[in-house]
Parts: sequence; C-alpha cells; structure tokens
Amino acid sequence: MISAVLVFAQLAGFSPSAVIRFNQLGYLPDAPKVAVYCDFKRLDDLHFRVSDTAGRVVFEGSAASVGAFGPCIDTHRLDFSPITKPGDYRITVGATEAQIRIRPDAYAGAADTLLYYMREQRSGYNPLFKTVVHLHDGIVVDDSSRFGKFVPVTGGWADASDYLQYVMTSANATFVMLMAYRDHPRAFGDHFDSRGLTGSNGVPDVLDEARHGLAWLVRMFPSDSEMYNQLGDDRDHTYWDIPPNDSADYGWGKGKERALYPCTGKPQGLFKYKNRSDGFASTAGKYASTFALASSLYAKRDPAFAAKVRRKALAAYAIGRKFPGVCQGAPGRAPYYYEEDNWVDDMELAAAELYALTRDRKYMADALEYASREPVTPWMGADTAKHYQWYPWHNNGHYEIWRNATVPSTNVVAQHYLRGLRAVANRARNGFKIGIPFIWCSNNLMASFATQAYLYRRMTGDNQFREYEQAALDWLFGTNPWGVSMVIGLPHDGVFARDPHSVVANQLHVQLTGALLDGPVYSSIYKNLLGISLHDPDEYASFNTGFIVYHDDVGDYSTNEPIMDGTANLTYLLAAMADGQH
Ligand SMILES: [Ca+2]
Ligand SMILES: [Ca+2]
Repeated sequence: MISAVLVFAQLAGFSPSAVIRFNQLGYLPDAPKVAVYCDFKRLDDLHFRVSDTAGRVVFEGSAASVGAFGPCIDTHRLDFSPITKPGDYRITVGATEAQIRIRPDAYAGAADTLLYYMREQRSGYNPLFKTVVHLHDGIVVDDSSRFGKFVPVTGGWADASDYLQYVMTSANATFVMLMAYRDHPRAFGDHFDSRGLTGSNGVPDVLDEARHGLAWLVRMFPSDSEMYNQLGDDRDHTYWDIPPNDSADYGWGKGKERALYPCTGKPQGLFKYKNRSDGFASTAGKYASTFALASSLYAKRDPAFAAKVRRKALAAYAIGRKFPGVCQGAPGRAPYYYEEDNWVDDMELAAAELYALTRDRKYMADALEYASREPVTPWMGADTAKHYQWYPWHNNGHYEIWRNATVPSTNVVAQHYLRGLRAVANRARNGFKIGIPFIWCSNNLMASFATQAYLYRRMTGDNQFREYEQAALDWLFGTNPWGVSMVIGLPHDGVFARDPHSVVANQLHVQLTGALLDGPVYSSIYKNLLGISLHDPDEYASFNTGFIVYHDDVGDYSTNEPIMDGTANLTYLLAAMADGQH
C-alpha cells in the first residue's frame, strides 16, 4: 500500500520519490479522466496500469514527460479516459499507486454539501450556534448626511473567518445559487428549513439559502436613496472570537453596533488607507441582477416578494446608470480591501436579467453594449491582479445574454468566453493543465475558469477546452501537488484541510463541511503578507518547495481560510455535474 510506504517515508524523514494525484470525488464515466504523476526527479516517458478490484489489468497506457510544475521536478498526465465502466480502480506507475473511482453519481449531493458552510456563516439566526448573532447591525459611517444613523441590517453571511459582510460578494453568492437552482434544480434536496435547522420545509435548501441572502440585500438597499455596501471593517480583526460573542468594538462598545458603509461615489476609508471608489455601478449592478433573477424565480412561489424585488432591481439599475464606476470595499486599519475595478460586467449581468424579466429591448441593447466593453474578465491570461480586482471571477452576463438573445448576438458572447478561455489555456502548458494566476483566493479563479468553460461548452458544443475545464475541477478535488481536496469534507473520506484558518473550527473543533478554501498562492505572496506564521510543523513541506504554496495550518490565512463567496460560486458547477447535464 502506497499510503503505508508514504507514512513510513515521512516518519523516517524522507520525502516520497513520486506521488499520483487524482480527483478524490471520482470521475464521471463520460468525462476526461486524468491523474497526474508528480515525480521528484526527471523522467522520460512512462507506462502506467489501471486494474480493477479483482486485480485484473483493464488498461495500460504511456505518458510523456510534461516537465516541472511547483514542487514536481517532472509531471506526467495519466489519461485513462477510455475506461467508462463505473467502479473502483487502482492506477500504478512502478511502485507508486493510487485508488480511483469512476461513478455516474460522483457529484451527487456535492452542491448541497457546500450549503452546510453557507448555513454556518449566517449572520442573524445562526443554526450552528442556535442563536442570533450580530443583532445590533448597524450604524452608518463615512457619509456626512447620514453619519450615526441606525439602519436594521442584521442578516446575510460572514464573508470568511472574520465577520465582515459585503454586498459585492453576498449578492454574487445569492445570484449564483439562484442561477444554479434555475438551471439544475434536480441537483438540490430539501433537508433543512429556512432557519437552517434540520428538517425539510418544502423548499429546496439552495433556495432557503438564497432567500437568506436576499432578505439581507433588501435590508441593505432600503430605499432608492440609500444603497449600503459593507457591514463592519477590519477592526473586526482585533479579536479572534466566535460570532455569538460579538467581540468587535466600532466605537460604541464591544458587542454593539457595527459600522455600515454606504456607496457614496467617493474614496472611502476611515483611517490611513483609502479605496478608489468613484461610482455606484459595481454594487448597483449586483443588486439589480440578483433582484431581477429573484423576481423571475419567485413569481409563482411568492408574488408579493417577486414584485418587491422587481421594483428594487429597476431602481438599482437606474442608480448604476446614473453613477457609473465602482463602489469598492472600505479599508480599516490594514491595507487589504476588496479592490474591485470593473463595473461594466455587473451592469451587463443586470441588464441581461432585466431583459429576461421585462422583455424590454432597451435592456438587451444595454447588455450587449456593456459586454462589448469588457469581453474578457481581465485576470484571464494575466500573471497577477489586485485583491478581487476583477469580480465576479467570471462574467455570468455573457451566458445570460446567450439564453435570451438571438443570432448573431449569441455568437458574439460565445466568442467573448472563448477569448478568456484561450488566454488561460495558453498559460496552462504544464502537467496539471492549470493556467490561472496563483493570487490570493486562487480557488475562486479555478472554479470560475471551470464554470466559464462549462458554460461555453453548453452554449456552443465546442469541446476544445474540455480537458482544461476538467483539470480545474480535478484540481479542486485533489489533482494538485499537495493531493488535498480544497473543499472540506468533499469527499467525506478524502484528504482535506483539518486545521483551517477559522476560529469556529479551531475553538469548537467543528468540521466546516462544505467550505471552499482560499487555495494555494505564489510563495512570493505568502512571504509578503502581514501576520502569517504556521502554528505547527508543515505536513506538506516537501510539496511547498516550488513557486506556489499551500499549508493546512490555522495560522495561514492566505491559503487555508474558507471563503463564503467562493463556496457559493462553486454551487453552479457542482450542480451541473450532478444532474446529468455534463
Ligand atoms: Ca429546505
Ligand atoms: Ca465587477
């Protein structure tokens, strides 16, 4: 057994000579199936075998050297796609082996598993703690006309392992969950109620979660003249505490109201650092698209709510038209904040959804015009980007235009996706077929690249990026240098983070099932971030020798922190993989 060999080697102080990395969730019978052989020395072509549970060799293949990647001195892609029969298999290269699965239901329930983490992140009533957290939100800051005003905005989700909350990420999370349900309803079950407690309530759990987000977004945009953007700031980081304790102090006492930031169209930041906000449209567009899609989906389920969010969608869109530009995250004491620099993508998606909702042709004209201004999400093909500079990580607007437009507009937006995919694929000439930049939250980029590739494939039938799409998905579930699934608890018997950067996990010893981690970053980024140190010896040290690093350590907030928006972003792809439309 290779696992025993590896354990022995590590105990004895040796690094393994080679490892096989694979998708631990399993391979779909009709999908490309590749495991990656990562060797710590140079190697020429190699042969590999796949055998079934009876020990019979069912496939033999050869793989060419693809060269170094990260800690791997050499890599080989072990392609066993010809095997389509579901079952358990063993893949071997010499003395190195791995157990793999082929399953038609490899992704069954996976999208619902992500929702465990969303529920755990809830502000307002929190089903993990069975109490209301952050009850006193919030008081307006950084706005001369309303400074000090209390606005009831309890609800929503904590963004990560701190408790800051953003419309930017929360609206996108809500949108993606609604879109996942609209397109792949069969992937979702009903095992929890609207508060997130065990027990079905006749509503798919993904809609329970989306509705929790919508309720908060409605509070954050209470009238046409009040558009809020952010709740809390990094003064939250003063204490490392669980949410029911409400430890943060924003000047009104510990556990009291949190700071509420409106969009103002001007740079914000109460202390040393200021953002570059110059408009409303990035946030207004996200409100508008999410409310418009919700209005369509709730038309029959809840007509009064559908009418209410329809009005808000139209109002938010009008604000975005009137005040183009971005409404960025507000920095606190530290220089880190969400530096979103694009807004035409958000207005494009909003216009596309408003067209779907109203059939008013002016919205389709707007959507196409916005699409032409940013055909490719700008991180695609780049080496780096600022923190959340190009957000959302992929532009669902192109797909939403395609759903509702006619030729030639459908071809135009498909070509936009194609350009972005090609830009990433051109950087992916390595053994893992990975072309994203390893900036902070790289798993978000990985999930979005795979989702865009999937959407493009569905739109066009063009399979030229299929292997890249699969490689990105496989990466998230273990086909990476560390052999770690980037989603905690998926699969339940897989190798995943046991020590994430989370006070809840750390103090309560709770497994944050369903949480997508930030993911690996360039070692140069890791070395330059403030306040990072590992608390324990690095069990992955022998795989952290290259240009990217990942640490399963509570001290590493750059690679091992769960992210709410990334988790929600992945619901679409996992739902698509589960419902047979792959
Ligand atoms: Ca439910
Ligand atoms: Ca944007």
